[in-house]
Amino acid sequence: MNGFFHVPAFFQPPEQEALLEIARTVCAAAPLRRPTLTNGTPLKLTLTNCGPWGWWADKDGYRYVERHPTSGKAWPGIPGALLRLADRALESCGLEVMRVDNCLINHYAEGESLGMHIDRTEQDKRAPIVSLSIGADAEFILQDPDGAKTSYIIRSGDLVVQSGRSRGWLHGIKRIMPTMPNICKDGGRINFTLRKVLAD
Ligand code: MD6
Ligand code: FE
Repeated sequence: MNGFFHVPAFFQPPEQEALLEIARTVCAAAPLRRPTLTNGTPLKLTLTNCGPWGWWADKDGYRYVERHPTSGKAWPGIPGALLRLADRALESCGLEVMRVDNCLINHYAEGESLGMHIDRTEQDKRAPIVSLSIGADAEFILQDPDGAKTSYIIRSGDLVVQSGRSRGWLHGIKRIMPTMPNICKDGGRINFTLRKVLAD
């Protein structure tokens, strides 16, 4: 096994609504912002964070920071419901629970996407990443070290976990798809990734 898990319908519509409400609350305190590559090219998504650490990217590089890039305020705390979902997700995959110190919240508007990348900004590069999605269906591409690509359709309520060998593999969001019904009334998609950034 490569440690990659896709669990369709891991959480149900009431929990999807609860996650949407969490996203609204976090965005009110820490508004969505559009990161850029180091050369200044904007990414095709906007993001915010909760937790002691928040992921950010601009001309100064990809990194975890303690403050929102424009407000300068500390990121809001991670709601307990989200931490409990992360524990449940790890347990359902037979993985140990971990100390989560970041939740990155990505928002994709219609037509947005995320290029192939490896998550390696974390100090702890072996801790699993737990990913929960709501809203529009998305095509997720995972590429193994031989270059073989697998495509997964990630729907609202699905869980993805990258652990073990797959933790360091390339992946991206090729596209989001028109989806009806969609709890994201703008037709978009929201993805929450829960991470252990700091090593022990
Ligand atoms: C997304 N997810 O689903 C982007 N990274 O919008 C990721 O880039 C990701 O789902 C690491 C582990 C799980 C993921
Ligand atoms: Fe990623």
